[in-house]
Parts: sequence; C-alpha cells; structure tokens
Amino acid sequence: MLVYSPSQAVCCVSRPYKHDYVTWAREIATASKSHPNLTGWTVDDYGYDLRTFTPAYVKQMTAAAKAINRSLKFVPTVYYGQFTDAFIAEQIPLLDGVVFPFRDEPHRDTSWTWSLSYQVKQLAKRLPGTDVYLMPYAHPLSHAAQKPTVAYVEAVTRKSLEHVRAGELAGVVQYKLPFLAADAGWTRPATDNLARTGDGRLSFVVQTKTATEAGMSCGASRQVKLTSGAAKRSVSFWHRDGRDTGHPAGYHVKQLLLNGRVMWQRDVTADGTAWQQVTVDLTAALAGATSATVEWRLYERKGVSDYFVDAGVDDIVATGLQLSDPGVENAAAWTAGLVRKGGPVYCSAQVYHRDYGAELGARLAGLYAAA
Ligand SMILES: [Ca+2]
Ligand SMILES: [Ca+2]
Repeated sequence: MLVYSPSQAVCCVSRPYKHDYVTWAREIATASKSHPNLTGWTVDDYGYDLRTFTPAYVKQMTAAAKAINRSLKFVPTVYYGQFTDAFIAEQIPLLDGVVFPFRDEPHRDTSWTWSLSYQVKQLAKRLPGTDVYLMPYAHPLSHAAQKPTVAYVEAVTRKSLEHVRAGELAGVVQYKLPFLAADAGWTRPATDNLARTGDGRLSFVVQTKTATEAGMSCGASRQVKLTSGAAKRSVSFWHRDGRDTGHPAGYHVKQLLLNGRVMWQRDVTADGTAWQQVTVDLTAALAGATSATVEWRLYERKGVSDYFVDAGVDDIVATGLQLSDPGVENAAAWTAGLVRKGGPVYCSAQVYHRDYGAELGARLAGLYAAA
C-alpha cells in the first residue's frame, strides 16, 4: 500500500488520514490482520520529507503498526541520491527495507538501463542486511524525455530479477503497471509513434533543462558483415529532428561513424524538421575489410544548458553489408550496442506499442514465471 508524502500535496493527498502517518500505520496494520496479502506499506517520495519523518516520528509510526502486526513491513520510497551517509546512519535502522525507484540518477530518464547494475551493487554494499525493492517505471516519469517502452521496462525488470537471484535485491515492485484494460496507460495514443515507418526508430535525445558538455555523445552501434564480392557498399537511412535553421547551430550534431570514424554529419539545425534521406558511400573505406562497426550518434559539439532535441533515425538500407532489423522494429537488436559517453545524451530504440499494457503484461509474466 502506498501513502503520499507531505511534499506531494500539490498533486496528491492520501485520504482519509492525510499526513497523519501514525494513524496510517495503525490502520494499515489493522487492515493487514484481515488481509494477509497486505504485507507492507510505503510512503512515496519519503526521502524528500525527512523534516516530517524524523527518527522520533518514524519510531512512533512503526511502534503503532508493530503493536498490531509485528510482521507488517514499512518500506518507504527513497531515490538513489538520497542514500546519504546521514540517511543510512539515522533512518535505515528504523526501516524494514526501502523501495528504490530506478531513474538513472544523477540524470532523469526512462530509456537508459546501463547504470542499473552499478547502482544496485552500490546499495547492496552500503545497506547490508537491508531489503531493497527495485521499482522500474512502467508509467511515465514526470520530466523524463520519453515514456518507458515495453522493451525498457522488460530490460529493467530482467536485470532486477537477476539481482534478486544474486541476493542483491529483495524484490521488484512495478510502478503503476497498467494491469487491466480500464487502467490509465493501458493503450498509448498513435501520436506517441514517432517512427517514419512501422512502430520503431532510433532516438537520440538531450532533454529540456539538461546541461551537457562538448564531447558528450550517445550512439547506436552495430557490427555488420560485408557481403563478399559486392562492388558497392553504402548505408542509406532517414533522419529527422525538431530543429530548423531558426535555432542556434553548433551544438547538437547527428553523425554516422564507420569503425569509429565520422563518415557523415549534419547539425540538427540543418535540413528542416521533416524526414530526410541520406546515402553514405562506404565502398572505399571498406576496401579489403570483412566486417565493420557502423554507429549512428548524437554528438555535442558544444555544451548546452537547455536545448531539447530528439533526433530520429529509421528505415536503414544497407548495400553490400548485412544488418538485421534495419527498420528498428526490435529494440533488443539495438540495445546491446548503445554507447553513451560522458553524460545525459540519451539514445535508444524506441518501439511503440499501441497495446502497451497487454504487451508489457505478457512479457513481464514471462519473466516472473521463469524467475
Ligand atoms: Ca521503423
Ligand atoms: Ca533539423
């Protein structure tokens, strides 16, 4: 059971006991006596409200609950950056565990999964003996550039279950997983599909109000085989972004690299805002080679402080090269080759699912059945 914290009052207040958490503790404990599936409760955004949740107050809360049901767990929600040494010393001994929402801190994003294992291992080391429940965002996270996709939630959940098996997490709690057709977010609007064709595209993002530095980048790289005897080798693809010549140039640059060398690049302010096709001839550069790495990348030529961009790539055609999933319809084919350098420049295969809840539910059920 989740109860909102005082700092969330602008949007949400849990009723009827509002911000009286001692009464919440007592009433949830009472309810748990007749509902054995109610085994614990959390306060959302707890780590932002430590002026309310002083050690003395938390002791009152847990004493009220434990007097009724000793086994009811209090596992408040704490973000990665809130696990300070002071929090660990003062708060952790009072708690039965924590819910840890994964959002790629110090950034804020629901497309990038590569920092998850590091953060889980850090917490396991710093909070020995504490039950940590990882919470993947299945519902859009405010101020994140992109909604979580099916492939994203599946990847976070799969990694989390591996950490459960390794004893580094106590469990996984899905944040607002749409479970029934009547739930918010069960389907996604067609306007969420930003692919040129089909449902998927590569996406390269710098979020609003996000600082970057020169040299940061994020790329989607793929190993390709060369078709033997081909007279010509090239890659053509479609690209688009929301910036045109009216916006400042010299910051975000779209690139195609071959074996780490830039073969093509365009500033996002060029080419308007419609899908454009380009063909890059790689014949000479690949003379004598049998395999190669191609990479689509967003590169920061200069750092920005608040300059949103979402650059898409779709409908790749490889000539004289073998590349699977050129239409970017299968996120898993691309995820292993994502490379982020230096900071909050994001890239991902964004594959839209109209029936988000049904598709995600089926994939998660498969993961939990195998766990
Ligand atoms: Ca596509
Ligand atoms: Ca443009």
